[in-house]
Amino acid sequence: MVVARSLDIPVIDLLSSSWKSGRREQLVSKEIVKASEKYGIFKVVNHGVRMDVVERMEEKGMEFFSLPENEKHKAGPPNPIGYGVRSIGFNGDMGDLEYLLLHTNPSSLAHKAKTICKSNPNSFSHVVNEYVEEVRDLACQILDMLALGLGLGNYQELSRLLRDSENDSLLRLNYYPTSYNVTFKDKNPNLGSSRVGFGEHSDPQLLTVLRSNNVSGLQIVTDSFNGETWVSIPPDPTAFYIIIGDVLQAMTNGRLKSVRHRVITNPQSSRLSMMYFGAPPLHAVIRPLPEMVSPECPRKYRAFTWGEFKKAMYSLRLGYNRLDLYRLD
Ligand code: GA4
Repeated sequence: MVVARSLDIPVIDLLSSSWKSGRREQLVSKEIVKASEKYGIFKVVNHGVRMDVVERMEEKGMEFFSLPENEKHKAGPPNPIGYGVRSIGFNGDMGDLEYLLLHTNPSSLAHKAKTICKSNPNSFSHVVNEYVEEVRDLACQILDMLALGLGLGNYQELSRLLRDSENDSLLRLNYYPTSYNVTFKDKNPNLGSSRVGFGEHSDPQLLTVLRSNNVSGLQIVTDSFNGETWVSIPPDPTAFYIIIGDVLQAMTNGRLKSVRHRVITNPQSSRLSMMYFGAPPLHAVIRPLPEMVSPECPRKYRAFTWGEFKKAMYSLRLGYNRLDLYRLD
């Protein structure tokens, strides 16, 4: 596959939509739908998320990753929640990173915080809770606009899944160290002195709200250039990227695309990214919404619960196209 061309990923300006002037909101909703259909990823600016909250979250993350190895390991191994190094999931996937994977449920977080930040677990949980509330609101706003743009009868049909007190959403902090120590054996000729930090995959949930420091690394697969190509997504610490996940692809009967992406390491600078993965409750039934099914566009996926999907995804490799298990055709 050809590596890294550049592409104009759509930029959605949410300031205009907060005027709530019906027509403007309609237009932005349509743009969001178009971006999610064509690329499965878009950038959001004027998002309304407080930057002091973002900065505090990043600081706490960096504080943690700067601890001595033995201290960090007290928050691991990831089962799947917790601190992990290189190993991803349970089936042998490896990446060039360290990470903290957290459940966004405040009581699960408070419990885990005791092993992450012994000196002040309350302050750690407070910062994470604050960040999660902000990015969840942004995720819900995007979902409401998607519902509007798609013409769903109930515009909260999607966001209610993340607002449910039993939602299964996660927060992940990924730290990719620089890749100076690349040996010849490890080198991928297409990647120069970079390495695969997190291998190709789609995100399983409804959507992901991603923010990174100013270090590049995120790439998506696109077929915009006649054949599949890896395209780099430039970092922007002031903005968020929204990535469409498998559950939204299933609920929209394949109309919105859960984009395949990966992260490569940067030879000069370390990358820190923070992802909120918006997921439904375990018992929620996921199926193509009636508005998305028609004689021209027959139903593509059978119904499944999020719990069922999650079990399947943990039994499979990272890059597996897990939605295929639920396809009807
Ligand atoms: C990919 C997206 C999220 O980072 C994640 C990952 C999860 C994990 O690291 O525990 C998975 C991966 C992700 C999909 C397939 C399974 C599960 C690792 C893996 C091999 C937290 C998620 O929800 O799914």
